[in-house]
Amino acid sequence: MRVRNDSACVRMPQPGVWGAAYFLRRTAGAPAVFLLEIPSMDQSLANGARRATIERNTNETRIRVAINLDGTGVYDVRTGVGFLDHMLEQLSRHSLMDLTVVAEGDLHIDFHHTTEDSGIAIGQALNKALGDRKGIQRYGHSYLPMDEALTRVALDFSNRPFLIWKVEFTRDKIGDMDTELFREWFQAFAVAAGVTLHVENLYGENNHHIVESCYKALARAVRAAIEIDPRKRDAIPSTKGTLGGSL
Ligand SMILES: [Mn+2]
Repeated sequence: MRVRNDSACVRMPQPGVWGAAYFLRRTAGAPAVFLLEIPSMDQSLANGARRATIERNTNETRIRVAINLDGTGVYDVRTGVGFLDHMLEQLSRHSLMDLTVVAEGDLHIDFHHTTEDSGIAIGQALNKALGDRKGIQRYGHSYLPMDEALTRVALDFSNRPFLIWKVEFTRDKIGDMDTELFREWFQAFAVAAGVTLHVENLYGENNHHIVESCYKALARAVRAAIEIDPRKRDAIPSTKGTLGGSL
């Protein structure tokens, strides 16, 4: 493990949750960058830890994600899109997954690539951390109210990606973010995480409440589904005998 000796380094609030010292560095006006090699997933799995990291670089975005499924909802999210950060922080806090997301995207074009690719990278990290999905509850659902809005999420960590999205907005934007991008995020997440995901906003007026209830409902449903079932700790929750990898 390599730690750069740099006084500008900022220690994560709870470095222990990553199983290793873990540092970020901020440079003036630039997104944080990782300076430390992260323990390999093989190493983490060998320790029985449900953690993973993803580094995903394209010509459109550069994204680092670190996830700990058995965390306490500690997050460090910096995508450059304020409202998206607000949503991903909800996902962490209410799922109790510790989540770091650092993204540098082509925001000068629009927020599309950064939104979609953050969904891919977080989904990939979750999928990786779940490994063979042994012992998980597999299913989760949540009815989540936020003032006048109510959203239902039901999901299955089936490794058969599918999205049902019944959410309508009456505004084109929330903050600087196009509301049509939320479906893109959920679609990307469902495919990358290998989850059958049904999201329905049953009613609501305020567009901020509507989408925030979607992310919070997702978080609560994920929390339930990835919980280890103490009665079936060593079993794959499928009569097929497999949920991980390609089916
Ligand atoms: Mn809010």
